[in-house]
Amino acid sequence: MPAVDPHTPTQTARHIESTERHSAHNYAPLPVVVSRASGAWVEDVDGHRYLDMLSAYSALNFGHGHPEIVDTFVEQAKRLSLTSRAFHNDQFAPFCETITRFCGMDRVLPMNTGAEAVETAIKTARKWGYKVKGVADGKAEIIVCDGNFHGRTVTIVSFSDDDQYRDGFGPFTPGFKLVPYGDLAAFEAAITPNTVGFLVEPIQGEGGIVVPPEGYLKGCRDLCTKHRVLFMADEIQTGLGRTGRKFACDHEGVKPDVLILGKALGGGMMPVSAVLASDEVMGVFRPGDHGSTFGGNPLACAVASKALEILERDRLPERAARFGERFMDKLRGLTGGYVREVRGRGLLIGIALTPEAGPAKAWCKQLLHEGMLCKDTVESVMRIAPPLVIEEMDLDWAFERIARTLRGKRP
Ligand code: IF1
Repeated sequence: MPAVDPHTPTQTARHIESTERHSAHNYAPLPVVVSRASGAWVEDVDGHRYLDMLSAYSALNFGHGHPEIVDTFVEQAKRLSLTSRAFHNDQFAPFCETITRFCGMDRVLPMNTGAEAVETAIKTARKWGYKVKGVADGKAEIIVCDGNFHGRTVTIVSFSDDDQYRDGFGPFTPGFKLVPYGDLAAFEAAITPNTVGFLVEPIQGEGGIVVPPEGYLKGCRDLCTKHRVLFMADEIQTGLGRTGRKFACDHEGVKPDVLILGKALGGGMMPVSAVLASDEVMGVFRPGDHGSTFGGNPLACAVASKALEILERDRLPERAARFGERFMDKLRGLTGGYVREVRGRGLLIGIALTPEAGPAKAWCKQLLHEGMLCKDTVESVMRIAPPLVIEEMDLDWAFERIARTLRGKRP
C-alpha cells in the first residue's frame, strides 16, 4: 500500500513523502500531519481540524497548550532550563515535595522518559533485593505479566512476549519471569526466595486496554507483602487521573512499593518521568549509583509541579470518572454489529471489534476522515483516550462520529 493515497492534500502528501524518505521506518502513522493544537483540538498542515481522542497515549491529559503550563514553561525556560544534577536547582526541592505529597510516597527519583523510569524501578528492586532482602548476588528475579508493555530498551524488551519487540535485538537481559496477567495463583506459584519485585500495569494499555479481574491488584499486593516482594506499579499510562482516580491502583485501594510515572507528568510539554518509593526502598541508592543528565532539570520540575497542581485543583480524575462512565455507557449501546466489547476505566477506553470488522486500524483511518484522531492497539481494538480537559459536547460530537462509522460499511 502506498504511504500516501492520491486523495490526500498537497501539504500533507509533501510532509509524508519527505518523512518516508528521510526518517527511519519504525512507525506507520495515520496520514495526518499536525501543525497546531489547542485543548482537545488539533489542526493539520492543510487546515483541517480533528478532535484528539488519543492525547499522545495519555501524555496530553491536560490537553494541548494548556495556558498555565505554557506560561510556566516559557517563564522557566527564560529563567533557568538546566543545571545537571552536579548542582542543585531551585525548582527541584519544590517538585520533590509536591510529587511525594501528591503520591503519598517518601522519596522520588526523577528521570525523563517512561522507559528510563521503568529501568530505574528495575535497578531499584534489584539493589533492594541484594542489599535489604539478602538475595545472593546475581540471582534476583522480577516477575512480569504476559501482554506487558513497559518501553523499548533492551532490558525491557527482554521480558516482552511480543515477538516483534524482541526480534533482532538480542542478546537479552536475564532475571525476568512471565506469568499470565490477571491470574493470582500463577503469580504466587512463580514467587521464589529470589523474587525481588513484581512489575505490573494496573490496566494493560498496549495489551489492548485490559482491565484485570476485580481483586487481582489487591491480591497481588497482599502476596507481595507476604513474600517480601516489591509491588511495582507502572502507572505511566494509567496514572495522573486517566482512569478516574489519581492512580489506577486506587480503584482497589492498593499502594505500591514502587510507583512509576511518566507521560502526563510532563504536562504534554516535555518528557518527565519519575520513580517513587519509601525511605527503605529508595534508601539503597548512593551517589553515583544511578542518574541522568536531564533528570530533575528545572524546566521539567517547574512544568511537572504545575501539572500536578492543575490536576488536583481542577479535579481532573473526577472529571475522567464522570465523563468516562457516560461515554462508555453510550459506546456500549453500539455492541452487536462490529463492536464485540467496550472496556476500560475513566477515559482509558478500548472498543474491541468482532472478527468480521477486520483490522482496527482501518476503522481509525475512517474516523480520521470524520475529523477524529484515535489509534488501534493489538489487531482488533480501537483505543480511545481523549485529554481529561475535553468538553462534554466534544465527547458527544465524537460519539456521533464513532456511532455513524461503526454502524456503516466496513472500510
Ligand atoms: C511508542 C504503546 C501506549 C507505557 C507503559 C512504559 C512506557 C509506555 C505502560 C514507556 C509507553 C507508549 C510508547 C509509544 C506508544 C505508547 C503505547 F502503544 F506503545 F504501548 F501508550 F500504549 N510503560 N507507551 O505505555 O514510556 O519510554 O515511551 O516514555 O510510540 O512506543 P516511554
